[in-house]
This record gives sequence, C-alpha cells and structure tokens, in this order.
Amino acid sequence: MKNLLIEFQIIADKRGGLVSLEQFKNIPFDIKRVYYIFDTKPDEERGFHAHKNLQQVLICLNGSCKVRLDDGTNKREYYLSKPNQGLLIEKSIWREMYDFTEGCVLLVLASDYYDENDYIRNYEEFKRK
Ligand code: T46
Repeated sequence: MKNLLIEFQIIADKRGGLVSLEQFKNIPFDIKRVYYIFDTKPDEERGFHAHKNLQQVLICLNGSCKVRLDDGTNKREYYLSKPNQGLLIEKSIWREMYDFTEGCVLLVLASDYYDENDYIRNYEEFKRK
C-alpha cells in the first residue's frame, strides 16, 4: 500500500500555528463535506467499513488515534497525532479507527456528500470486490 500520509505546511509565528487546507492544492479532491469526531473513548472503535467511491482525508487535530487500512490484500496501521498531517483514504479501502485518546478530535474532509449507499459495511462483501 502506498504512503498515504500528507504533510501540511505549518505557518507559525509567535502567536501559534496555522494550517490551510485547499482543494486540489494540498487536498487531492473537491471538498464537498467536512465532519469531525469528538468526545471519543479509548475503548470504543469506529469505522469497520469501506466506501465504493468516497475519498477522505483524516486529520487528528487534538489527541491521537490509530487507523488500520486494508486494501483487501495488505493491511497497514497509522498513528495520527499531528494537526499538520493528513491520512488520505482512497475508495475501496477498509478502515478501522481505534485507540482514541480522551478528547481526541478527528477532522475529516470528504469528496462527496453523505450517502449510506456508498458504504460497504460487511467485510466479506468488501473482500469479494
Ligand atoms: C469514515 C470514517 C472515517 C451522517 O449522518 N452524516 C455523515 O456525514 C457521517 C460521516 C455520518 N452520519 C451518520 C451515519 C451514522 O448513523 O452518523 C452515524 C455515525 O456514522 P458512522 O458509524 O459511519 O461513523 P464512523 O466513525 O464509524 O465512520 C465515519 C464515516 O461515517 C466514514 O465515512 O470513513 O468516519
């Protein structure tokens, strides 16, 4: 599986840091939706699905979490803990998110509007694709 981590430039001065996200510049798709996951619990896992077409970039703005990606052949684990690092998840990739720290905030940029029909929530069905 190719390296899917994107490093964003930090614009820093004595007041703090700033990261700018722009479609087709440092985000490789049209950003149609933004959502965020918060109030996370260390023992609660999320994800466990793939998308037929959706592309997303996950950015951990606070705290940390782990993401396991599976393309049907290879699995790879990522540790997200930096607000200037994004994890690109392309279509047809199974994802599992876990080991959230208390207070973790995970920002997600998505290439399309929410559509439950785009989800593959059954692992056997995902493997058949
Ligand atoms: C993904 C990972 C990284 C909506 O109504 N609108 C939305 O935009 C989203 C994302 C979800 N929902 C509903 C669907 C479910 O009833 O919110 C509920 C929780 O969603 P889900 O269980 O799919 O959440 P996660 O954290 O398992 O997965 C989410 C995204 O759904 C998914 O696309 O790739 O984050």
